[in-house]
Amino acid sequence: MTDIASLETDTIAAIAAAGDEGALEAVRVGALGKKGSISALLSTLGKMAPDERKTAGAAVNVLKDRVTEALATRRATLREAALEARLRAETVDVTLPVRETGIGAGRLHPISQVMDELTAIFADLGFSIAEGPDIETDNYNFTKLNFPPGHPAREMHDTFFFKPDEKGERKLLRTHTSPVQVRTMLSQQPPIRVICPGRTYRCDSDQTHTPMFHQVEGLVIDKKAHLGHLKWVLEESCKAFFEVPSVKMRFRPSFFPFTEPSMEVDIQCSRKGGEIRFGEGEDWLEILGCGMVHANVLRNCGLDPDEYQGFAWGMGIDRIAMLKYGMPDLRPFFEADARWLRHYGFRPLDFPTLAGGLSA
Ligand code: 2U9
Repeated sequence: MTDIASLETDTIAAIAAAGDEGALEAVRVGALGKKGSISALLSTLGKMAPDERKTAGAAVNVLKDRVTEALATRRATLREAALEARLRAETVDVTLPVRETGIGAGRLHPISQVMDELTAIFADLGFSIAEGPDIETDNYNFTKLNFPPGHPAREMHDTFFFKPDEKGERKLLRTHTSPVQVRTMLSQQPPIRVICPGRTYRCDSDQTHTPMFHQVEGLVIDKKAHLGHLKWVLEESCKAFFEVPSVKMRFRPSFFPFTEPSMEVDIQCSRKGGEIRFGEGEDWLEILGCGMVHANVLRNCGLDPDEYQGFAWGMGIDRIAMLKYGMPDLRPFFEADARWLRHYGFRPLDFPTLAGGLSA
């Protein structure tokens, strides 16, 4: 009996000392397993005299029941403690902002954003978007646009020319998006209302020029499209683009081979404290060129200037992106620096709309 009492004391102490479920299982096997101490006691009962077996059997069974119960209680306590420790370790702060993944984490380049904004603005004014190839013919890039044979823009040092092909034709990288309007006029009947955003190339590289840059040009051809319409389209689109209720514009005479008359356009701005703001102030900033499409260009594109007339304009996207979004330097536009893009880029799913806000 002394054996049984001390075995109980020892086993119950070992159960209490077990620090985890693994240790507790080892105690169980040591006591109740096939070769365990209590199982060994049970196997001695068979060799006892019936009276002795009765008393000893009852005592061993009581021991077995107490040990089984102590094991169950300790197991429940250890499980609860383990669960609590895990819950403490895996605490989630639901007030933290969600980490962005996939498409939400990417950013649109400001040039793409500005192109999307211009698309939204001009689609609302009834314009279509037209695109064309970056590699053009001399004919579409210069000749049809009324550039005379010796014009300086045709020179090697302004234009990227390819080697002449077997027919002697010399292709080039378009120096403006105007060939897209030429292609539009050759393939569509008026009325025409298009804008042509895209990449353009000039052999020029300094602080404010890159060999590849972006332009958007517009063209309207109809029977009575006139300068009044041009001024209205430019005013409405500038107000929408710079997101201001009004903006003064100044038209100065200029010269382009493809328009006559031609004008350069300044918009009203203020430059207080190094910051440029549009639609207010007394300063002027040149932002685009425009004019009535030259009669020679109409003829070159298959239209009779006595029947049709129209207007066109062009501007640099990189420049208006810098102005609108306060980017001081042009060079990072082309450096693919992810930190710059995280700072100046736009969320791809916030597509600009006139109703929802262009850059909101
Ligand atoms: C056709 C007829 C006329 C497009 C025009 C400009 C004036 C102009 C410059 C602005 C800054 C180019 O990026 S820039 O260097 N563009 O000033 N562009 S009118 O006139 C056209 C085009 C196509 C068939």
